[in-house]
Amino acid sequence: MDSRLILALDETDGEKALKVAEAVSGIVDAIKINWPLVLSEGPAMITKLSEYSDVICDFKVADIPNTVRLIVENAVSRGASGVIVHAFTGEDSLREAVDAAGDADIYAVTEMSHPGGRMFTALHAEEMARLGVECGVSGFIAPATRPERIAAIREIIGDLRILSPGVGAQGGKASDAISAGADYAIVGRAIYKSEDPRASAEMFAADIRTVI
Ligand code: BMP
Repeated sequence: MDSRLILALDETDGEKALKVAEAVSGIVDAIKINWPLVLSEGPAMITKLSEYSDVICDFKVADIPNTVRLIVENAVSRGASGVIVHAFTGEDSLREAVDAAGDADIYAVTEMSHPGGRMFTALHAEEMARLGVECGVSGFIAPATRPERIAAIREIIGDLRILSPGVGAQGGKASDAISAGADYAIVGRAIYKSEDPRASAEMFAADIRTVI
């Protein structure tokens, strides 16, 4: 399967979350989970969801190297295939994340997709992308709300992966993000809050197919 679509499962009701995961399995390439679901249902959700799909833990880890290691190791041992970290913490923390992940993937945030992402992250996005390449991350998070910024990050990172949130509820379009150089579009509310999450995921996958 290579739909190039990732579900952001920020549903906080565990039962509903598992239903959505089951409904979209076979359509999405991975499920990204974030604090809302882990805080409401516990970290066992990482392991449960890994039965349906690859699980990326979007913990946006931003800490000193030792704490980064503890978080990344814990997530990976529970079944995460990838962990998202912030890059602004600098080289030592980023290198520690990559080392702690072992065979799992570390994704570094560059420029964030929301309007506030322009205030600080955008000013250092290219530098953070360069640092991520040097530290050996597997890929980057770049905004579907500003496809031209995806293209700028792509110029720097060569063949490394770009995962792009901001599709649907935040106004971005999956096919625009992919055309600009993203490998995967990340979609949350527009899928898990829809009446028919499977149909909605199929719609995003079809949009992506128009440009690949
Ligand atoms: P939604 O499609 O419902 O807007 O969800 C987007 C998901 O991607 C959320 O989990 C959010 O935390 C995450 N995200 C984002 O929206 N912008 C970023 O720059 C980085 C993210 O991880």
